[in-house]
Amino acid sequence: MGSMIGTAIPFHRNMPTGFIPAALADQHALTGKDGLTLLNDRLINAETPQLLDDPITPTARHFIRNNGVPFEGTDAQSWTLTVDGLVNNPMTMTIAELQNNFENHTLALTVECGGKGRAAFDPPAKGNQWTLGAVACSEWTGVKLKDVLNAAGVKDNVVYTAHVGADSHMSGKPDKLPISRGMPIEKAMTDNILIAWAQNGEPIHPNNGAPLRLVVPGWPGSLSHKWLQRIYLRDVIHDGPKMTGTAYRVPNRPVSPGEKVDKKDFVIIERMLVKSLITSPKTGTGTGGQVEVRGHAWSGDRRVQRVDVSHDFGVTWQQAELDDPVNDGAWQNWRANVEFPQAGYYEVWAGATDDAGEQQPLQSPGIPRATSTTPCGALRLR
Ligand SMILES: Nc1nc2c(c(=O)[nH]1)N[C@H]1C(S)=C(S)[C@@H](COP(=O)(O)O)O[C@H]1N2
Ligand SMILES: [Mo]
Repeated sequence: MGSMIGTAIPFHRNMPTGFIPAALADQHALTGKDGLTLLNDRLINAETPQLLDDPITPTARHFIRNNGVPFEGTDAQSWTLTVDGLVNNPMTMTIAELQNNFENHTLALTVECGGKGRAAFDPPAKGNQWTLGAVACSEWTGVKLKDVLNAAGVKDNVVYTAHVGADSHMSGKPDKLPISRGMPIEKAMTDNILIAWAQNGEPIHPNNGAPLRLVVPGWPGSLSHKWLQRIYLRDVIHDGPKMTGTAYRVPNRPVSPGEKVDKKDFVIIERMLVKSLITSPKTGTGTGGQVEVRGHAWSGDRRVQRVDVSHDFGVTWQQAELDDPVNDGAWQNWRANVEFPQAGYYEVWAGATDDAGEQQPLQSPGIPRATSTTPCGALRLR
């Protein structure tokens, strides 16, 4: 590694197994990625800045969110997935067996990190300062989780899944998992969750979980377990790393920004809320006149019913043309022709409403309106 960095690493013995020095992380992990912004180069967390215009996100633009040291080496031939715990027939299968024994499906599925947009919080929140780029909708090929669980035979007393992957904890301790999350069995049995071996028709990108991962749309991205090795079923709510305390949890009631909330008043995040994103034109570009503004919208487990766009600071709103999702669990693309009367500074705001009537808020509580560019996916045009 020293030779790759170009100098000696005096304390190289202290580096945990699999640890990638920050100086190398960038080039190493982001091979095959296009223009991602690195937020944290120790664990490799990188988001997609204003490059999400494609209806289906190319692998090169799919963000990366790692809670531990990523698994190295794909080894798709010998990889196995074990399904056990409270099942009638515990199973261990190779990827080829998954492919041959279950119906294969290709679905476009939205993966959104629970921390997306956090950079706009005031007071600041701990963790990676994600702006708007920790979301993607790639096409995934795999088998349905529910088909595999049905084959394993879910026992009557099961309430929750638990997921285990091959990445390692930052401490280097082999028996410590960086993350192990799970979901209610009812959610696990829904129709659009995949155990996937391909992303956009090719093997999964190493940092997106090759050779096998879960893809769970609509709920926090942390359920989409990468480098997936084991799913076990439990008769209690799973309590693995990042399931407890405040990890991937929110207060059980609206609170004011920065308010101290008792740990016991936190609940596990389930469906992600309604959102839209403006993906074209990019901030700071545009010529005035008629401009097609476009983007995506999604609402965990629901359909988005309408997207409205404003270019006059919310005084008037124009309804955008909105596509159906290509399949359940995919984001919906939208576009609107907006007339900019003259050259100058504009902010374009978009707001989505889902089929349950839930509206994307115009601003997050506590964020002053003038800087509230995040919740509405606002865009500045010059
Ligand atoms: N094994 C494993 N799976 C994981 C993670 C992880 O750190 N380890 N991060 C999760 C989180 S928090 C998110 S948002 C998604 C991100 O998927 P991506 O890195 O492919 O974009 O992966 C999830 N799956
Ligand atoms: Mo995440």
